[in-house]
Amino acid sequence: MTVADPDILIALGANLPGAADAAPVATLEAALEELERRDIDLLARSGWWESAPVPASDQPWYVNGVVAIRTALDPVALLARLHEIEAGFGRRRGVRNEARVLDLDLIAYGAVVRRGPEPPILPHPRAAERAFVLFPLAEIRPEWRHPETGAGVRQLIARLPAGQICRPLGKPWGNSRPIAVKPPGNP
Ligand code: PH2
Ligand code: MG
Ligand code: MG
Repeated sequence: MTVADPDILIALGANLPGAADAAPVATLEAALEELERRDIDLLARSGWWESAPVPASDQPWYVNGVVAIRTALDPVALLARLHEIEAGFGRRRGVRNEARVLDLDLIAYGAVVRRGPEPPILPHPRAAERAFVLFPLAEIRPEWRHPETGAGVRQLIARLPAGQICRPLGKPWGNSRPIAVKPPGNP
């Protein structure tokens, strides 16, 4: 990548307690330290956000965030590294969208577009529809554009489907930040 290329972005999520009953935020903070120990340099990190499960279910709410990183690992090696780190935190891969101790998703690798069939698909195929990715991303990289469509992160937020709830962790409803995205029932 050249200096002008946009950063590599990783989305983090957790909605189950980790080892020794660690709260999701503690797992996520520990995961950031582990990334740095495993050849992944943090350039910027968002705050933590709490978000209702997508699709809606009776799972616990998630804690989510996004980091911009730099690494010498190529996309395939980086994804493998993220999966190793998830496993180290007790993540067992099962059914899609099931509750998890730790989820580390590769959202974008600079401007790389990769369609598969083998992973990673880049940019992440569902990132543009997820408030819990776009809100933290807009905090750290408001100028980010989707490498395939050119849509800006704020544009993507404006286009989000109804019904997703995502708000800064630990802050009460009603503060000045965007906290709810088109709650169900609103036009
Ligand atoms: N991750 C999923 C599925 N649904 N919902 C929220 N709110 N946050 C997540 O991180 C999340 C999800 C699959 O990885
Ligand atoms: Mg995920
Ligand atoms: Mg994942």
